[in-house]
Amino acid sequence: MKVLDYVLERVSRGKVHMTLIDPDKQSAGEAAALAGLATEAGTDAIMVGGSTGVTPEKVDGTVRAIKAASTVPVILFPGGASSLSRHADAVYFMSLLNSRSPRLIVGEQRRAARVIKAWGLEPISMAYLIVEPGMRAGLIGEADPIPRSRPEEAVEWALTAQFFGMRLVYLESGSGAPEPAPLGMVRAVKEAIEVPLIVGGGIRTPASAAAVAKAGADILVTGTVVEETKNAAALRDIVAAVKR
Ligand code: 1GP
Repeated sequence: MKVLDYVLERVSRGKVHMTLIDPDKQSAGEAAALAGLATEAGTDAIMVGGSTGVTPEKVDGTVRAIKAASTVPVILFPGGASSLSRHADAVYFMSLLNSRSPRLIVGEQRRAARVIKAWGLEPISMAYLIVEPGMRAGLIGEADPIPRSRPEEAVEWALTAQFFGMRLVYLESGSGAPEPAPLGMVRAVKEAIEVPLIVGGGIRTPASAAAVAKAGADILVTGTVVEETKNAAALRDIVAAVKR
């Protein structure tokens, strides 16, 4: 089964949770332990990626270790063409639509395309939209973040993505953001588009996860919470809140 079909099938049945692991933040062995915790907590997929310090060797080592420790799909979440591994199950073929840099909208993607084809990695077309504050992803991505007070701007970007044929739309407040995207923005985007909506950045508690899911996010991503607590129970509570 293709990873996109697996994701769409899970979305058709309820809310989905994905765990982000940044290969630059721990050793491959520690990443595998986090992935094991996350799988045990009920996460639906592991995303591997980060904004800085990611080398092909680190991604490869991390993906291989995670594959050995977890049974859910491993999807690359690359910051650029050098953040790929042939051992992953799929790659988010993502465009940072609200970047000021053509390199991040389409240039890194062009550099990666032949390798993805040669390795037989499944590309999953996704629009990556940075919402204030954006954190490091916003800075490195040279983004003009969507202002928190302008849900209509998020709707315009999300519809643009859908009309281009992208299969997923990701509202990203940035890893470690104090709060996720505003609930009104999540609601407005969800009402406007037909493709699944991913929300990530700043989700740290079961209450916030439940609110984002209720507002309309189909897929919720958390990273920091499992990295910081290394606690399966904390993540299990968040996954349970997402799926309730
Ligand atoms: C970042 O959306 C993800 O790309 C996860 O963010 O680390 O804040 O959970 P957190």
